[in-house]
Amino acid sequence: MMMTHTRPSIPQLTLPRQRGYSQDASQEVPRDSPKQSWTGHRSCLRREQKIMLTAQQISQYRDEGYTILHEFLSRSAVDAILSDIEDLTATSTVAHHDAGRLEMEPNQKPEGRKVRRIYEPCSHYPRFRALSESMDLLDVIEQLIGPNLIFHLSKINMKPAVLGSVVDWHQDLTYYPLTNTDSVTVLFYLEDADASNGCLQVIPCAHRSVLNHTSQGLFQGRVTGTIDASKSVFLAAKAGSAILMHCLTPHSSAPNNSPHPRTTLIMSYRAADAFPIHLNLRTEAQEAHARLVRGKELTVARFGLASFPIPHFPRNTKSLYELQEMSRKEEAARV
Ligand SMILES: O=C(O)CCC(=O)C(=O)O
Repeated sequence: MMMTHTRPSIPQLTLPRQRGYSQDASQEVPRDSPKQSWTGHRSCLRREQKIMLTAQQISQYRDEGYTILHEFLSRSAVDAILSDIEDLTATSTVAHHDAGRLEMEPNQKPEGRKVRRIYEPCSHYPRFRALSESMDLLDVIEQLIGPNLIFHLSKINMKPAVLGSVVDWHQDLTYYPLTNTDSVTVLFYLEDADASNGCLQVIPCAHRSVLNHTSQGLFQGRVTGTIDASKSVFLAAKAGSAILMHCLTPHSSAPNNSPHPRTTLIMSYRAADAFPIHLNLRTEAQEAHARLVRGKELTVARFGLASFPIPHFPRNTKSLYELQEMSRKEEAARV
């Protein structure tokens, strides 16, 4: 007799109703506990042993726009996250999937199962939310952008083996302009990543200016101006490593043609005095995920750059991949 194994489905969270930023998730998600150690650096009970970035890491972030925390997550934390991702994607096919929660890789048959992105895991699923609020991670982020922190978005980019999609050069802040640039993207590798399976590439020291992401006045989701890709560096690192990236650091990743998947969990934080400066359907929907995760809510916006381009999205797509792909096609058709 054939046995069918049904995986237990992982619990889901509902988004908090917005009244200011949600501050207390304790009803929904266990905070760090002795059972939930993310980093393996120390027991979460021993709070006196705060993880400190080195002076070199802090100056690399400030001067070059990124730094890497090698193997920040323990192997067991990575395995638990990967197992949740397997559960979340187990029944999805191109023909049947919840398009509100995830996006499939194109170029597959209707029964194809390769997922390209899971939307907002830290809003919907407890383990991801707990990681987004973990003391170890917030301690690190605080050292870069200060004590009052708002978490504001998350995604899982799967880049599956053989058909993982490209991500074109872009600067994150151009998608969601804020009053200042104190916003950090944290990208966790959940598998070992290098140039062969599409690890992240960045252009160091290019985070002080905003590059053109428009064509004919419309936002393209990718750099349309000149970018000196010869200056880019591949950020190869082991599973569990975290890349901390300034919100204006130009970055991209190549398609994954290798037999090895390259899954990343991406979260973004901002200082509590960095407020969204543009309202459209996209930024409004995004703000539903914003919540205070450390310190206090602030009521005075701090302004950084004197001006900032407002993204006029040309299409009603929430997919970075689709936006960039259509933009590439239109550019090719123009030449
Ligand atoms: O997954 C990657 O390689 C980069 C993803 C990225 O930059 C994004 O989703 O904004």
